[in-house]
Parts: sequence; C-alpha cells; structure tokens
Amino acid sequence: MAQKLRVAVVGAGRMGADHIQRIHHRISGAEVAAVIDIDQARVAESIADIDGARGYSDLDSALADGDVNAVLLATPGFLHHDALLTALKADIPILCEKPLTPDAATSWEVVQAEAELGRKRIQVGFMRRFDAEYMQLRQVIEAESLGELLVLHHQHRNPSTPEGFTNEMLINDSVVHEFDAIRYFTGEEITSVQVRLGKATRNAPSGQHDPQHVLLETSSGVLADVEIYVNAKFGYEVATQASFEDGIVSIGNDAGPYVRTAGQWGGKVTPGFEERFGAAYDAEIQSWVDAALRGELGGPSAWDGYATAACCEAGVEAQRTGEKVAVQLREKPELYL
Ligand code: ISE
Repeated sequence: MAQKLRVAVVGAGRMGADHIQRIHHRISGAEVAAVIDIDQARVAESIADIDGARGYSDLDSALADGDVNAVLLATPGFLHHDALLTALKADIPILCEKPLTPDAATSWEVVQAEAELGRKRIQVGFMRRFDAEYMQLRQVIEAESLGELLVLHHQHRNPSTPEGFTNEMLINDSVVHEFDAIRYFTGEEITSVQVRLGKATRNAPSGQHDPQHVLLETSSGVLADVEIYVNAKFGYEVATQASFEDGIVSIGNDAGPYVRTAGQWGGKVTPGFEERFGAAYDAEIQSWVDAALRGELGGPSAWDGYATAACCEAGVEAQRTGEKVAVQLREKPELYL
C-alpha cells in the first residue's frame, strides 16, 4: 500500500466541504488529491487553498488520471450505489458517508460486490462510533460491569430541517444513526421496528409529522426507544440513557463551562452536528486512513450499512402502517463474520 492516501472526495456540499478541510488540516497520512462535483464553482471554492488538488465533474475521470488511491463519498445517499461499484472495481479504500445506499436491495448489491472482491474496502460513515462517550458506554456494556443491559432510551433532536426533508427522512436520514448506535452498543441485530405518531409540533414543515417515537428490539430482547424530533428549535441534542441491572448510564448531555453572570447561570446549547460530533468525525477519518494504509478497515463495514438500510426500510413501513415490522436480513456473507 502507498505511504499516503491520495483521496478523491466526491461531493463538495456541507459534509464534503467539511471533510476536505478536515483532511487538509487535521488528518495525517492523507491528502485531498481530487474533488468531484457537478457544481464546478463549488469544486473551485473547496480546493482553493489546497495545492495540487484537482477538480472533476465525475469520478471515472478522476480515477482515470491515476493520481488517486482512495475515495470519500459525501454525496446524497441516492448517488452512492453507482459510485461505490465504480470505486470497488478500482479496488481502493472507500469511506462512504451514511447511508450506504437509501434502500436494502441496493445496499445488498454493494455487499455482494464487495464479497465477490473478497476484501473489505468500504467503511460507512457512522461517526458516532468514534465519539468518546459512545465508546465508554459500549465498554460498560461489553464488560458487564453494571450487569446486563436491559433498555436504551435515545433522544435525537435537531433545531430544524433543511428544505426538502421528507417524513421518511426522519427515519432514513436521522434515525439511521440510532439504528447503527443500537447495533454498535449491543453487538446485536435489530429484529423489529415500530413507529408511533403522537401530538405534532406546529413548527414542522407540511408533510412532516414531528416528533415521532420509534420502538425497537434486538435479538436478545433489549428494548430501545428513540424520540426523533427534528424541528426542536432550541438546538442540537443526541443523548442516550442506558438501564442496566445494577445502574444507569447517561451520555451526550451538554457539557462545558458553567457560567454565572448578570443574574443568570448556565451554559451553551450545542448548535448542530458538526459541533456535537466534530471530534468524532476527526477520529473516524483518521481511523479510516490509518487502517487503509495497513490494508484494513477502520470502522463500520458495508454489512453495517446494509443492516441499517434494512432497519430503515422496516422503519418507513412502520411509519406508514403503525404496525410492528420485522427487520428482514439476508445471511451474512463470510467476509463479514
Ligand atoms: C444529518 O444528516 C446527520 O447525519 C445528523 O447527524 C443528524 O443529527 C441529522 O438528523 C441528519 O439529518
């Protein structure tokens, strides 16, 4: 393997631009070699301060030029499938922002293509696995230091939603993180999903029912619930409380300086996911780079992407029908065992 990853970043929007700056300024062992986006003005802006980085409008041309040995996909999920198959053909390390693809059938095609290649090349961008408190909670669960894990309560609150954020996206774009987090914490697959729609906020755009209450269970019977509330206005919050036989663990509560001034006391609310998970994104990308340079995978795999896509599919059906929907998973290929 090369000494450095020469990364082609596909998509120079909000996440792509963030990753470009991250790789350029904070990640060792990697540099931005190419940026690909149909919007050439955006490309030019994103590489303005990066010597040697080149702009393209499609991934094939960037790969054909031969200066690239890794791909980071930061386009919307519906564009991932074809780009993933192209990058797998090139047999180079891939970091794919979540979701792997927007549905289980196309995610399964990606898993099959990678299994055929016989090497794990795709890491999925579930950055929460690199958050310090997430890792600490997982350690408590694994070590059973508080006995068995019984129940997980997740709160996922966003201040507002971007234009075009549909009702299904509450599941596919937001709860998808919770599906992965529950699988990460428990080391188990999720077996069923139910969605309850209660009283809704007047602050949601039309077509969105917000908040929603998502109920899940895992293969050993751990119960989990998620409050997904994406127009919560006050700020950003992603928190979990875990109930064990011998104690309760809470993570994700706002921290930072506690200030008293002008007759008031308090601290600051986290504004968004970049601030909440900035350190986790750094750790995620560094882990991807370090592992890729060793020819390994540094985080969640294409199987994790497929399994969460299957949960999302069950979640959207549950949202529509109000029923408890079983998650359908195919047999795990040997590569991921
Ligand atoms: C967004 O795409 C993210 O990935 C954020 O982490 C999540 O909090 C938000 O709900 C999503 O829309």
